[in-house]
Amino acid sequence: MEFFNQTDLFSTEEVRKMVYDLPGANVILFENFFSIEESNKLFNRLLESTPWQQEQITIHGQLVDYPRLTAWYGDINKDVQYTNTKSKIHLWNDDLLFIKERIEQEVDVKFTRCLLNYYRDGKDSVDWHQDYKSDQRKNTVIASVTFGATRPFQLKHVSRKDLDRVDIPLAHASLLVMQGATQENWKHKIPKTTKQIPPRINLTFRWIS
Ligand SMILES: O=C(O)CCC(=O)C(=O)O
Repeated sequence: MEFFNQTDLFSTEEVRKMVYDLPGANVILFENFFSIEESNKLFNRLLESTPWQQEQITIHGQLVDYPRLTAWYGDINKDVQYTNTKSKIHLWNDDLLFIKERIEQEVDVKFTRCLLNYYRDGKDSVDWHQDYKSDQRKNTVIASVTFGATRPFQLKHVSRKDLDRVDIPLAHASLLVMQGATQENWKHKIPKTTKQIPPRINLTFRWIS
């Protein structure tokens, strides 16, 4: 799938860094972190090669599908059960190592895990949540890469009602870095939309021992 044609390349190819000034958070967006050509190729390859899984959770005694498909990768091969569904952490492949190493040139962390989320259309989403376990959220890092459709990434403070919600559009080829106490103080979400939109793949690189 081509998200941009050649004429768009001239206007979109420059890396643009934006720092979000949020209390108790450290959030930086890099637009065009990857080239459009790389991003088109990676989108297609990840879509085809990833062993996408339909995870489920129990709500009021009923098994319910997550509104997205997922896959875990990392530097160990093992079975995990984060939800009702047994899943596997697959060993890094060449495309993921390429993406991880590019991010590690910008962010001084050796990432150990990556969660891939596949949002098939506007009905797919992820609800308000914080990443990492509650006792680990004071100092964490998440590097979030987007290929495909632009979706708004919403952030809201966990307790301060005086602070407005922040919407960050995550576009094709972008990298969002959340560091420090961001996960402790802010929740995030990708809302559903009724608009007809193309699919999106998001990768969140994490450090988990
Ligand atoms: O798709 C996104 O941009 C966010 C994904 C996310 O929140 C997560 O994987 O925890």
